[in-house]
Amino acid sequence: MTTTTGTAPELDGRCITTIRTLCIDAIQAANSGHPGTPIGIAPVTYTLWQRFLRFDPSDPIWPNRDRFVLSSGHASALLWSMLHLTRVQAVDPDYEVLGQPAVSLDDLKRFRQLDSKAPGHPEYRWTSGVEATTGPLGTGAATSVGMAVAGQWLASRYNRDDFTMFDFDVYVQAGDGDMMEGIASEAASFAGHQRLANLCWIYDSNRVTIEGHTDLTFTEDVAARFIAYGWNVTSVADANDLDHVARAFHDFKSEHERPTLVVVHSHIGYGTPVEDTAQAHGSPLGPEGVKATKRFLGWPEDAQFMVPDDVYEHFSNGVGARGREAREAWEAALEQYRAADPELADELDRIQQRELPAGWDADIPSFPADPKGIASRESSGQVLNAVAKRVPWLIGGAADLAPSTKTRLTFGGAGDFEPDDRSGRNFHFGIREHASAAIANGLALSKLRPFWSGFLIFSDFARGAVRLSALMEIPVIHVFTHDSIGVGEDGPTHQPVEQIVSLRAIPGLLVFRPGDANEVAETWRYVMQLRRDPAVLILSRQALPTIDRSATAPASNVARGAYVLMDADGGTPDVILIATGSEVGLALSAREELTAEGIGVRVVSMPCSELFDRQPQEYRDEVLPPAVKARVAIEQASTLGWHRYVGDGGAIVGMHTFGASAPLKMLIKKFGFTPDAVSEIARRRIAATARNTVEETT
Ligand SMILES: Cc1ncc(C[n+]2csc(CCOP(=O)(O)OP(=O)(O)O)c2C)c(N)n1
Ligand SMILES: [Mg+2]
Repeated sequence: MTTTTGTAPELDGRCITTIRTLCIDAIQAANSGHPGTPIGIAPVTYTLWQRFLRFDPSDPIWPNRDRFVLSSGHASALLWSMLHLTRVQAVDPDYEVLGQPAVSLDDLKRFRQLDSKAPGHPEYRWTSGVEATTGPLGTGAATSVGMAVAGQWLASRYNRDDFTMFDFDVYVQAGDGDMMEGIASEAASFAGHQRLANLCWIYDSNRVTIEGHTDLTFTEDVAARFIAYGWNVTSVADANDLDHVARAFHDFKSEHERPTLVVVHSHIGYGTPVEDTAQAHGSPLGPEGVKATKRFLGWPEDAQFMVPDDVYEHFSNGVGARGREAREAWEAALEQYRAADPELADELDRIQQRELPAGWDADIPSFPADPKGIASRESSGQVLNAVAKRVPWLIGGAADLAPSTKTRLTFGGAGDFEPDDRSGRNFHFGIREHASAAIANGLALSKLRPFWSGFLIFSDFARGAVRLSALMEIPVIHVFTHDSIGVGEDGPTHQPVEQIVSLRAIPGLLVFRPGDANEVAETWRYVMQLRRDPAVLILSRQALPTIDRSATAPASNVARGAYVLMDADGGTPDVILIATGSEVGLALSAREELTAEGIGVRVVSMPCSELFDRQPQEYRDEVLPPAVKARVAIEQASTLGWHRYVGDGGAIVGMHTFGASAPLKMLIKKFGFTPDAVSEIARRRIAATARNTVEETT
């Protein structure tokens, strides 16, 4: 294997200075950005990439590559410089290598400008070679734990005595801010417990953040904390000491039981006039500062974006050659593997393309009509198990709530993912919602199909990572149960009100609230086929009647987001009731009551408003004919957002306050979710729209 250990120190120095000055120049050109950390930590990034990282710039999505996650996303200039200097190739959304650079010198010159491949923070999918979108501190580090888990799980399923298909390592570069954020602590605790020895976090301890020295606010012993988490902890006294840096990585490579934290003592803005101060964090150095720094670094002070010829070549002979060799060896092994075990090889192909196995949905149950019904968390658990049995890489768990959220895989062989058994498909994430979602993101970035679950009320705790799943366009399945005042006695601390609308506010996130067991089944069928969109499933704790589908439209209409579940007798509705989840059954009961009075009632089930919004106008008008102004939306949640479906002539039966602690029957009365209350509002809307008046109700 080609190695570059022992390269001429001056060439190492030239490469490091090139990285530093590219960052300086890009930030100065943009007049915006964060120079301090890229300058301070560049020797560490350089050493990692050039001497250790198994990453092939000519194929940056090769499945067994080592991952590098820049959790200090504000230091993005560093990543753009590395991607440029190592000549990482661009890959399109269909995973084809394009034959053009991921980040050109021109992109660097247009750092932070519209359409540049070098944006303000690393963005997955936008720039090839970015393993995860980072910027929200702590979150990249937490996401890396999911990648390390994926590495272990893939190794367990696909490695054979003769074949090591997966043995990649996951490296993270993180700063003081990452170490302060709770999500990183949650994830580090999980990683320590799980003994993820393929995980290495590099903590750039420059002791400076935005407001000043960390003495202001962060004086704990981070190393001791990580030792207590069960990590291997090592340190580097001087980021500029390449031998010492390399020794730390050797230390990581020879540790087989624990994840490793490398605490690197560095100087933010090393060699700049603002070294070791908060000014180095987030302001361009200014023309004089740039010159002074280049003089200090022994660089021509007027040179801009200068890359000496031998620098590209050096990277090409280092990380480039090592990565290509490793990738080619892996591909050759895959061909032999394919011959030895075509079925497993086929799985690997499908995983990489985000495709499902043939017959994956063959066991999805269909639920017979049942007025007593079944909780949607319960039917979801059944459907999930039916699907998971046929999709081996559908894996996930709960934030200590599996008995409540029903997401446990219970079939034979599903097992628990543990240090002693990496083949398990059930994860005990512990009471760590934010990390659970970030770990799920890391699993999805590794192309596995993850789900995780918790109570809807605590989706707030996970929101940052849920948002990133949408921003990254990765198909994570977030399962939230106990969806409303339906929770009953636990009271307002556990009764979501504003959570559904706040999830619907996240662009690109598909939020499903299925109305009965068959809608749950169809939701899973739809969601499993998503390759880019993350989805949220919002499920009930209490039983929901299973609708008699012989008298209503089929549940497969879930795929359209909303549909006419049951039309008015005679076909012309006087009023439309629109409902989701547990309120679909309520709408049907109100319909019955009103129909008996000769009122024409259409019930629309709207399990996913985002999907409905994507339908052609024609279909939307069919479901909600513009001429029918009397409309009532019913959802046990904040009313925000419903006006766009009910319009001026409509009313919304929803929650305007927090809930209360009481048996559900009492709450339903108190908050007006009874057939009588809904019918009364419907009657009033019919009368009001007939008079052509607009009156505020509920
Ligand atoms: C969750 C989150 N909160 C706040 C910020 C804003 N922010 C960006 S960088 C930064 C300071 C980070 O300090 P450190 O990690 O030490 O980076 P350094 O100053 O050393 O570059 C803050 C508060 C953020 N990006 N993410
Ligand atoms: Mg810092």
